[in-house]
Amino acid sequence: MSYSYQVKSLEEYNAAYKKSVEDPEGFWSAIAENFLWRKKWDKVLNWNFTEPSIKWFEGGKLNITENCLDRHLATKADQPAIVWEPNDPKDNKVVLTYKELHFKVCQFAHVLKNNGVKKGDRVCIYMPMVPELAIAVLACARIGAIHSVVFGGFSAQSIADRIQDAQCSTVITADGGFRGSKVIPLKAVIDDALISSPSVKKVIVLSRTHIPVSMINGRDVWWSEEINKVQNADCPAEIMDSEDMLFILYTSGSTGKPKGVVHTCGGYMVYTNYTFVNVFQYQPGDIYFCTADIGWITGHSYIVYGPLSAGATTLMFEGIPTWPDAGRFWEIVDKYKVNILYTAPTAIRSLMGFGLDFVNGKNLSSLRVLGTVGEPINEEAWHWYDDNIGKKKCPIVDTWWQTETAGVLISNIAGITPQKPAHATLPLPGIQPILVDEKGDEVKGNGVSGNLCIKFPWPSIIRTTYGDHERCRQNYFATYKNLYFTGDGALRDEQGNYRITGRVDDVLNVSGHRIGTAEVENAINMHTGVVESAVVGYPHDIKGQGIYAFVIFNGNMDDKELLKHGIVQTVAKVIGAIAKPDKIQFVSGLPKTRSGKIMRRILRKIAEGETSNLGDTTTLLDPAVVEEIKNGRI
Ligand code: 7RM
Repeated sequence: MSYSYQVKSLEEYNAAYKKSVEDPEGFWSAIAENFLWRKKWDKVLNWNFTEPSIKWFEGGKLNITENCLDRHLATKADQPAIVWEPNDPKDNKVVLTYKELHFKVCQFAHVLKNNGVKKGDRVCIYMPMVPELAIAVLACARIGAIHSVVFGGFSAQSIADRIQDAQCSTVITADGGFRGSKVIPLKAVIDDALISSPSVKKVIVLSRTHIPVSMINGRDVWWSEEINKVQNADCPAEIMDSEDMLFILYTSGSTGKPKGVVHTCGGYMVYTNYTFVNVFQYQPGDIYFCTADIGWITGHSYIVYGPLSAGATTLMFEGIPTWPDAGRFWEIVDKYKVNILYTAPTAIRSLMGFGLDFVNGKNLSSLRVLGTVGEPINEEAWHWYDDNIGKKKCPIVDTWWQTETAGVLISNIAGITPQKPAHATLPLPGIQPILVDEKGDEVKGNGVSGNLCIKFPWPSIIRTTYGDHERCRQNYFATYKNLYFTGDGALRDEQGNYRITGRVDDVLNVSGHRIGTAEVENAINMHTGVVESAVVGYPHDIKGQGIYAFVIFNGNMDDKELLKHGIVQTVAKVIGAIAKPDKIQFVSGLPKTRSGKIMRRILRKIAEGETSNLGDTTTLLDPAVVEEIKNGRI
């Protein structure tokens, strides 16, 4: 099987792009024809960006798991669908063929049904990177339940917020998870989260680490025992409307708590498949390795749904890049003869720091395509990746996209369209980017910069934020009329290539993880004695951005280090370890305007190490506080 819609040359890319702009409905319906629909759509696209209301393949009926599993059984039953590399390289790998994965998904779908899960119910999944995580996700989709995967690094409080927001009836978790040399007590964290989450009636627990857990009678059941109760694993797929919800995934914004980004069945399937097949130029038989966690959108779209809908072999890795040593990724590439490797700039920068001893001696000759995602890649990291991993023979796709876009929007196409270090380059077919200035006027021509927006919907664009459509409108569609606003700034070079420069709102990107400054501030403010805080990002060699917190504290400050430690622990408890501040500076006041707004611009400059040119400070209520903050900079 090859893919008729895979562009094979620059000319084909240009032709596809042109067609996608001139006749979007014709373009996308031709691609959608390649999938298994129980009923064809009545209308390809119905949209407005004012409400917003966006519907793709309306009236179409399908189940995404029939496209990811059943339809491959005729030709690929014995081909590996998922290859799993455990945390400990001494443990055995697991290979699940399409036939086996199909069986296990259907079997676990019965477990969900037996535990009262019905179409439309929300199911929270909090699991380590084991095959059962992919099985749980697909089993939800099989029966039309809406999954809400929460990354295993989030705290009990963060899980509780997400469970409550989505009113989940069920949680799927594991006793614990292995991460390098550590064991993470997942079930214990869920137990804490459930104290304040009365909507949850059932918890299904996979045994992974065999650490002791408490099982609540009537609520908690073991995965394996429930599987043993399933007599007949046949499980016809629930037939879904194209616009029925497939999943919710929470992501940070500039204000308030994380919002539940909603994606729907038909458009999400078509777009993740199309971009997977095209961007990476996947060829039948390729071994594809995406190092992300399924707790993030990259894992949803490019470990599970994109690759499986394309009948690919997707490699899942349970561990971390630096354990047992910093050669782990390269060892995996060597062991499985990986052809396509997709990872994050932060991982590249971190591994770069360990030196070439961990790369040399590994056979990386199977690699054909490399990719990056999650944050801007600096030229140094790009060249290190190109020279030492790709040996200058592999195209590097710099894929720009977001939780809200569900799939790659701007990227070069491996070996087909030109690459340029640190540039995501050109929009994929179907994507119409536009740069606008502060007033919302289009910035035309090349060699310009602006705020990045998209002016036409693509099949997997965000449909709503769960339970709060107004928030979706406000966040993405209200800033600029009739445009989807990405929150990113970008440059467009003389050739029309885009270079994404980073967020223009109060969202940080720490090691490729999105974190809202407001979220971190709220967490810090929960620490006893904290009066007020302001959080900004600063350039960090490995993480991309580090978290710098300015804190006003009222109380005993004799042991500042102990106090900082306590604040860091509070943030870890409230949000999770990924949001821990890197630097905390105690201040007596914050630079505020007369109307009481914190001037983050000034704090950002100080955190970046810029102390001379702070811009206009005349509107400050108390300019003296700036001097104090400058002098106390860490
Ligand atoms: C896939 C993902 C989205 C934010 C986005 C950007 C940044 C992602 C790139 C990038 C520069 C890239 N989803 N970002 N990819 N910046 N070049 N190739 O990361 O929702 O978690 O984050 O990440 O700021 O808005 S996400």
